Amino acid sequence: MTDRNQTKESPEKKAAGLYAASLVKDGDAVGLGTGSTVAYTIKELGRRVREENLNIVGVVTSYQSEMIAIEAGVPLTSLAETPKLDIAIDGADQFDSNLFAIKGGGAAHTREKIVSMSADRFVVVSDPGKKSEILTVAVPIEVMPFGRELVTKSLKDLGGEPVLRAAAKKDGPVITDNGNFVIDCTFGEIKTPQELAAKISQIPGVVEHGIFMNVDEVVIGKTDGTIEII
Ligand code: ABF
Repeated sequence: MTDRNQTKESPEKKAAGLYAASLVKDGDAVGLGTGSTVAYTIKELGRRVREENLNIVGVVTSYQSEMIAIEAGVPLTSLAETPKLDIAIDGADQFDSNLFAIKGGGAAHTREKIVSMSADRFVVVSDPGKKSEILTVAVPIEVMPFGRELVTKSLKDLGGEPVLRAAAKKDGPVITDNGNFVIDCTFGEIKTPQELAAKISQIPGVVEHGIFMNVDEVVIGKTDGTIEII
């Protein structure tokens, strides 16, 4: 997966991430998303475990989250052991006022979708720049390498502009934690996300697309440390 480790402090992301951590209750099983915003949540949960004796277990969505959680001291489990989660917290690339979201900028959206769909409550943490009237960013699509050509052609037939995601700082494609490729596909304005999601899911070779339709709330952090919830 791509390196999306937190490199510099972001007050907006921090405000959203810390607030989301406060939603976690003693005894909860928590889905831990991927990305720089939820990294604040994971670290804060580690602090609460250490300093407040918060009793939780986490299920990670990527090796990146796993490393952050282990370093922070968040006890981890798996969906095999804990198939039902109380809450999942994760970032997004873009979301609209209907709470449709596009995720997968970190190439972890397949596990993120499985984990978030396993939770009673799915909270997205974001900075203000990701809110949009209509979804427009490229949709990340995890693809089996064997199906790459067919998926690419089928996405073009749907009116998309697919691009195989290249690995940062080296030749070759990004490889996900599941051993697959990621195709980023631009569709312009996505007016009916559910319809597009259904069409992409039907293409053989598609493992999972990054259109999420199960977001319960979005916590938007502001530079002054306050938050807005939609
Ligand atoms: C993951 O990380 C993604 O699905 C989303 O693409 C991204 C959000 O990144 P960040 O919080 O770093 O802006 O959750």
